[in-house]
Amino acid sequence: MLDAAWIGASSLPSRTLYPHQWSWDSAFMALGRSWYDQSRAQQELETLFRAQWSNGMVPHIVFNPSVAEDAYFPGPAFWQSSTRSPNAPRDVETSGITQPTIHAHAALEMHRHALDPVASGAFLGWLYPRLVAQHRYMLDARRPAGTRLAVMVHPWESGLDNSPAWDRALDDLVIPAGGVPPYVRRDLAHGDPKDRPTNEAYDRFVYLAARYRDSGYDDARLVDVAPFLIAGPMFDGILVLSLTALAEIASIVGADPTPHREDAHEIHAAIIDELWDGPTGRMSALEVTRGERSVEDTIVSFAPLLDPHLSTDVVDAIVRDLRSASFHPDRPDGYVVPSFDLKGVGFDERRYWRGPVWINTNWLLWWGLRQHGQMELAEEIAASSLRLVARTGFHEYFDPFDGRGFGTDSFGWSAALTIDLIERLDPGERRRMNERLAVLP
Ligand code: 2M8
Repeated sequence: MLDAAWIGASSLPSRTLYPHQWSWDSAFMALGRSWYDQSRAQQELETLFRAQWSNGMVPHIVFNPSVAEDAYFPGPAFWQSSTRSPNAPRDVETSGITQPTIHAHAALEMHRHALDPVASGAFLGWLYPRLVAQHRYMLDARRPAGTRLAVMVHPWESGLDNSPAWDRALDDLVIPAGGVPPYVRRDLAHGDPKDRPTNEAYDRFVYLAARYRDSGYDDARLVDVAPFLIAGPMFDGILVLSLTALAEIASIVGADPTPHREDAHEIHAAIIDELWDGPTGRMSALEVTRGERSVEDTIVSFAPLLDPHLSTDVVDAIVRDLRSASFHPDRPDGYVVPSFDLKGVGFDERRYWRGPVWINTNWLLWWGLRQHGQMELAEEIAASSLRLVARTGFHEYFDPFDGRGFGTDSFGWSAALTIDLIERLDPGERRRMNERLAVLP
């Protein structure tokens, strides 16, 4: 499947629904592919970082010039990167927003199992200054005055675009007349409307993107031009993970790891101070302009498990929530981890990020749990992921109750992260996993 998704220098998340290169998809796909094709895995990241902006931003989409404009919305004619921003590359069109910084972690892990360590070391040497620029962008441009955490300017930047975690901020938007330029949704040509965001949600997405674009993607004016400024437990949790990986990469390439460790520590401390709510024992997203925390319990609240320095108390509280009936379907053959509280108002087992299980969020939580020694729960998540793809295929997302697949099929990161997960199982886990898979209905 990954080979079929390869288009010469990068991969497509899906040939139909997502016909360009996406930032965090590329990191996940490179990591999975690296177990059998180091060279293409490196090339995937290289292509992405060749489209990096001069201010360090890694765009969330790199457009394929041979794909027609009407194959995906919003395409290059909407973002107009090369003419709207002095920072955007001139030789390739990209979107004007970013996505979670999982790349340093992926690159470090790829290096750890590289069959050709010399080529891998040379690649890390090439990538390191680009990763440094990416993280400087997050820490400088994305921490407007008074903000200790990196903020997103758009739900698409979270990667969990339609999550109820952003509902409050989106509901409060006041969209002026004419604020939403005319547009045609292209996703509905390939996806069932029941699985995709509503038209109302799309209007808000388009409004926010157009407003930021019309400012010339000017981060110096973020507070004025971006009415959606959110620090998220997953966005910032991944930032701690990637800064920690960056410190290790620095040591490998002969640079100084100390500044990256200090940055990781700063974001770690800010997550605890600003996103952690002791009384409820939960992490929540923070709308930074109004200082309001989201009250919806979504899968993003578990992602600080990716922070290696999280205290045992906080890890235990997160694990309690993950084990609760809110995130465990009440039937023995159900699947974890739903993307939204099963009892939450508006939970929807098939709609994009509002309930279904996704392989990438499962993989992130599995990684975080293992890092904190929570092996039993990690194994349950791994088993759910493998049962899902074994039973129904590499769909984009899955029903937590009966495992039905939704969204696009032949979805890149579902395949790639399955490879990574299987490769990392120890012999005991492998045996137990095979036993569970042998009794699949
Ligand atoms: C989804 O997002 C795109 C917009 O970026 C879309 O719905 O059109 C998200 O699931 C995102 O996390 C993912 O990177 C992208 C491509 O798989 O699709």
